[in-house]
Amino acid sequence: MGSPTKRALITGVTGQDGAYLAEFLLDRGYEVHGIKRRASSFNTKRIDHLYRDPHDPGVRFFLHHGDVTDSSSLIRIMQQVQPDEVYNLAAQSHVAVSFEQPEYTADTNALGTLRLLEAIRILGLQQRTRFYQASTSEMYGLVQETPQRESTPFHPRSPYAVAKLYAYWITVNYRVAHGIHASNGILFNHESPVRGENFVTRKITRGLARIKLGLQSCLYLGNLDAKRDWGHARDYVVAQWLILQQDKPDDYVIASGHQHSVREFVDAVAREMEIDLTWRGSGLDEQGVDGEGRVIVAVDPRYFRPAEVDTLLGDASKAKRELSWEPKISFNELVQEMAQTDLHAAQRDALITRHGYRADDFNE
Ligand code: NDP
Ligand code: GDR
Repeated sequence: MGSPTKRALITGVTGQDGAYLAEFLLDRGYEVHGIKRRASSFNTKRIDHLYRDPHDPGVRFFLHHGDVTDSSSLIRIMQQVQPDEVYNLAAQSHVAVSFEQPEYTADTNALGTLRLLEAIRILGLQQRTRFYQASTSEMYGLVQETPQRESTPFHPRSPYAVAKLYAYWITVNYRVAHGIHASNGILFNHESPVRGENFVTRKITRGLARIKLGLQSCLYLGNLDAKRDWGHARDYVVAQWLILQQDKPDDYVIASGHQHSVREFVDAVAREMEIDLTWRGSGLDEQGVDGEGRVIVAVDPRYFRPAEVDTLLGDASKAKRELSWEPKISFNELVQEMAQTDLHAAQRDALITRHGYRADDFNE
């Protein structure tokens, strides 16, 4: 007889990582349960390709309505699913938005984690259920050492990062105090073609693609000098899974070990899309112009943050040593995949527009 099917529960299954992780676990034979929020319009675009009618035989992917700000829904779903593994990916994940909605961000990102851990405890699942917390390089904030590793002191710079720091420590605390197999992945930025449109990489690939196809004239960005360690989400969900396969729970930095500025990301995308882009001016007056001297990239202070994280660079040598994890997709491959996907989408939108329709009519 084969080993029994493992059951995973993913919060944030409709997000970028949730979609890649669900697909990865289904490919490994898991039964996958995801928690999605009720919304007034469809929010399952990233996972629609995984969904099957629950009446079909052999279905292994199930969605449940719930919210990490709502304990009763979490306890109900956890009791029903009895998961072997819980991946807590749900979050208000936009750093700039967290300055505008600090309380909601804390409720979701900090207390949401506590509610899930408490659900495991209340239901007596400590021995059965392993817990993964989506921790973040944003916790390093004002960096105290470079590159950042597991021992680097934290110095969060946003309500998002402060809330995530609570989640990090409550995960460690439930491991120590209650014996739960609970681990943190401290993940550095990871992107993909399904990255939210208002994170900087996707904003750039989408914006430049639309400029190239004549659908938009200028891309407005904030701090072009910010430096990030960017990887591909497809690689990073493998690390999330590996962390829960270890005999002992622990905390791991997951990063590419390479760093680029936002300006360099713009340059790489322009090269990939064969857009002739040169920079002129500096500071607020800095502009990216095309071969005909038209301004196609400009700085808008609206996108500056009240406190910025200037530079992040991770050292994932512990993950390499203990998990045998290494990223497979390079920065250039990431840029290429994102750029080509958004070029394709812009070509489709341009075609639709040329024929007198609104592209939005076809986007859902
Ligand atoms: P996304 O923003 O793409 O996805 C977030 C998910 O959380 C969505 O499914 C969203 O639902 C859901 N969600 C938000 N609020 C709630 C709530 N109150 N209750 C239930 N679900 C909720 O993020 P990513 O996939 O990029 O990131 C996954 C996790 O990893 C997040 O916790 C993020 O903070 C963290 N992280 C991400 C990194 C990255 O570079 N991507 C790096 C380090 C950490 P909906 O679709 O309805 O909005
Ligand atoms: P980040 O990602 O804040 O690192 O958080 P984001 O892509 O939003 O910003 C990266 C850097 O780019 C600068 N920037 C801009 N950012 C956005 N969003 N829009 C702009 O127009 C713009 N111009 C410049 C930012 O100031 C910043 O320095 C992401 C999220 O996924 C978090 O959930 C996760 O925890 C961290 O990565 C690791």
